[in-house]
Amino acid sequence: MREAPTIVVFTGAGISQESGIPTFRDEEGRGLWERFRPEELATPEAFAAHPEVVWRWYRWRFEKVRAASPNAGHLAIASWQARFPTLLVVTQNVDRLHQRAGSRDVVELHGDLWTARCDRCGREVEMTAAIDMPGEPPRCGCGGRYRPNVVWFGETLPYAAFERAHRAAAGCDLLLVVGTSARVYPAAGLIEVAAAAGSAIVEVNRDETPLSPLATRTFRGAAGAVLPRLADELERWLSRS
Ligand code: BV8
Ligand code: ZN
Repeated sequence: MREAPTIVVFTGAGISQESGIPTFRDEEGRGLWERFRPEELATPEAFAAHPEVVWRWYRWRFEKVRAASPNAGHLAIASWQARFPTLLVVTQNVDRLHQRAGSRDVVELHGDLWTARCDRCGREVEMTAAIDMPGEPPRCGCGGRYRPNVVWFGETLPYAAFERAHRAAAGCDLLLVVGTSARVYPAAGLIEVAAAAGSAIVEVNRDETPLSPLATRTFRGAAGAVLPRLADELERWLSRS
């Protein structure tokens, strides 16, 4: 990172795990997907077929997100943005913990769970308001249903966000990949884009992932422990130079 002026940090649910938010594929089998299969709930079809079940699942997740605080991993990344002004955070997470840790200009590839939108007229409301409205899901004045502002399977990613993340991955010196199983595309493809462009890839993950072989360096462990240590190490290096 000392030599790498342009750094992209790409994160997944693993970085929020130590904040108490369940990941999608928890090894203890407590992951969201173990109990709720993705095709059951995180799709437009599921919302059309069982809107109340999908709404309740997201409301349950939102309560966890709302109660969570950023952990040492989020804070370490936020501290780097002060040191490396061009550092860009690209996340698959919808919890906004990066922003709450102080990271600015975060690229959210899969939307966010803090706002809901009407599936008919697109009107947006804060999730904090939507969960207190009558109805599961609550109705918009136009008669449409409110849904979480996240990207579901089968839905395209917000174009501007993905385009920006793709350009950054293709042009960075270092891609730091934290807490993602690297299974969901096109987001996971950003790792391959960076590798193909000759970027250094550093992986921070408790486990091996299908894209671990692309990593120049792997730190096998919890993000909340590894990232602050990396930050200290880097500080020592930079202050010595
Ligand atoms: C699309 C928001 C175009 C919603 C999410 C067949 C083959 C290839 C692709 C496909 C296919 N069939 C369908 C597709 C496309 C599909 C896809 O990739 N499916 C996968 C399952 C194969 N993709 C899509 O549909 C995307 N859209 O392609 O549009 C299109 C348009 C129309 C028609 C066709 C195509 C949209 C995908 C977005 C879905 N939305 N999230 C919500 O939150 O509910 S995905 C969700 O899961 C996340 O956002 C993330 O992207 C993904 C994976 O989760 P992770 O973040 O990686 O978390 P996970 O639990 O999996 O892993 C955690 C990792 O951290 C683990 O490695 C763990 O070991 C580690 N860890 C745990 N604790 C810690 C830790 N590491 C460090 N420290 C810790 N403490
Ligand atoms: Zn509406």
